[in-house]
Amino acid sequence: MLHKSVAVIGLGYVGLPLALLAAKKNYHVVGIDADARKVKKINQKISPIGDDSIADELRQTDVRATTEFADVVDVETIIVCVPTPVDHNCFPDLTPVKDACEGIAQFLTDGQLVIIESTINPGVCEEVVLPILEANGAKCGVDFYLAHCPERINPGDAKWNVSNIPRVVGGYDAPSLTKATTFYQSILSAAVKPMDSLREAEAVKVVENSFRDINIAFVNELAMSFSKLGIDVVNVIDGAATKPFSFMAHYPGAGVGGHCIPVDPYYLIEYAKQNGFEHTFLKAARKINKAMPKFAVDQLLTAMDAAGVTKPRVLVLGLSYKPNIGDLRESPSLEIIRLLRAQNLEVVAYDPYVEDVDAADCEVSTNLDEALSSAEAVLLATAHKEFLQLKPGDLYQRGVKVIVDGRNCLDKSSYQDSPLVYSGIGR
Ligand code: SAJ
Repeated sequence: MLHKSVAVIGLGYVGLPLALLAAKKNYHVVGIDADARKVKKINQKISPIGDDSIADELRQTDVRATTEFADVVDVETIIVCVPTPVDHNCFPDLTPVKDACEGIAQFLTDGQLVIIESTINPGVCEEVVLPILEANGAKCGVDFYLAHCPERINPGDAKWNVSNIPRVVGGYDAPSLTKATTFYQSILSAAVKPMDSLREAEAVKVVENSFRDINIAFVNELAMSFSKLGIDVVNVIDGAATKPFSFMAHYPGAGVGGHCIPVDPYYLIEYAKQNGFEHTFLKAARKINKAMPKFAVDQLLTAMDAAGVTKPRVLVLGLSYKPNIGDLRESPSLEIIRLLRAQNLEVVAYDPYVEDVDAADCEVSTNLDEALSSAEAVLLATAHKEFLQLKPGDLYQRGVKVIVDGRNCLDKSSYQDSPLVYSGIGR
């Protein structure tokens, strides 16, 4: 066994920062990824993810990348950081986790610790991961160890990063828990909380992200209600947030995207259903949040009628699911574009952060000025900092007549005082 050695399986938003952190903490690190292009880039010290800090660290740190699982042989700690998406029916897809475990199982050697960081529902370690790792005769707790430490990466967050976010850890048995807890304590500058079981650790992540999804659904439902009542829901939330306890502000918007919040609740919903419980509340929250792109589009169509817009063309500002990064995963913008095109409207999109625009399924402009001059109706779908600077004159002087502020991120009063027809989400 190579002392202080780590293998990270999956070199994306979660795995690459973790690999770099372990290397910085003087671990011998090998990264394994199925994408040969990504592996090549990493070995050329070019970051495959749009994060400047990662690019800098990659240049300064020694992490070797490969597509070969054979490289896990004799590595002390193997950490699985592959995606756990849902399919088009919102059903959990554990294929990447299964593939990673099958790759590891071929080369598992005595005494290795396998840690799953991917977000999974309770039961996956015991019912899916273990059978694969033990398929060749190895026995967990005897020949190898197993733990779960759910990832908590927050893309684009300047304050919280892989080294300072507290973590929870669950183990197959006491030695597994101790080994995993000790590993994370050796690389993190944050607390590591041992849980009583694998299941508890698995449940923590789906619970924390379901918490966020239901709270967003709460304010999204308020937004739809208050838009009928002539109440500005954002002002009301800000008012409620003056209460120094027992209230946590979330804000309505044109939809909930990303690879976490709109996905993780389905892992709990499905597993509970398989075990005889229907999560009516979680499902209701998902239904509300999935309806927000249509709510935003309906707002736009109403505003276009009110403003007498005749040009059948809409500019969608923002493709990414969250501000100031270029990530299209489960982005509400993609549903907004689909809904607009279903109304036989031409759609042009502009996003300064997204490079892979093929997924946008519409015309994409690389020039904001030209984009604004080409449509009379605008739907702001992502609160990129570049859009926050837009003044009403920047729009109406280019012929724009209508704007729906899908993230309530513009200065409402200045827009309402302008010739533009402005509406927000719940304001
Ligand atoms: N959103 C709203 N209203 C809100 C907050 C978010 O509509 O009040 C929307 C965003 O526009 C976006 C989606 O929800 O489309 C997700 O936004 P997010 O800020 O939750 O961003 P994520 O998906 O990167 O979530 C990550 C998660 N981190 C992990 O899973 C490790 C989540 O747990 C964090 O709470 C979140 O970052 C965060 O707090 O920023």
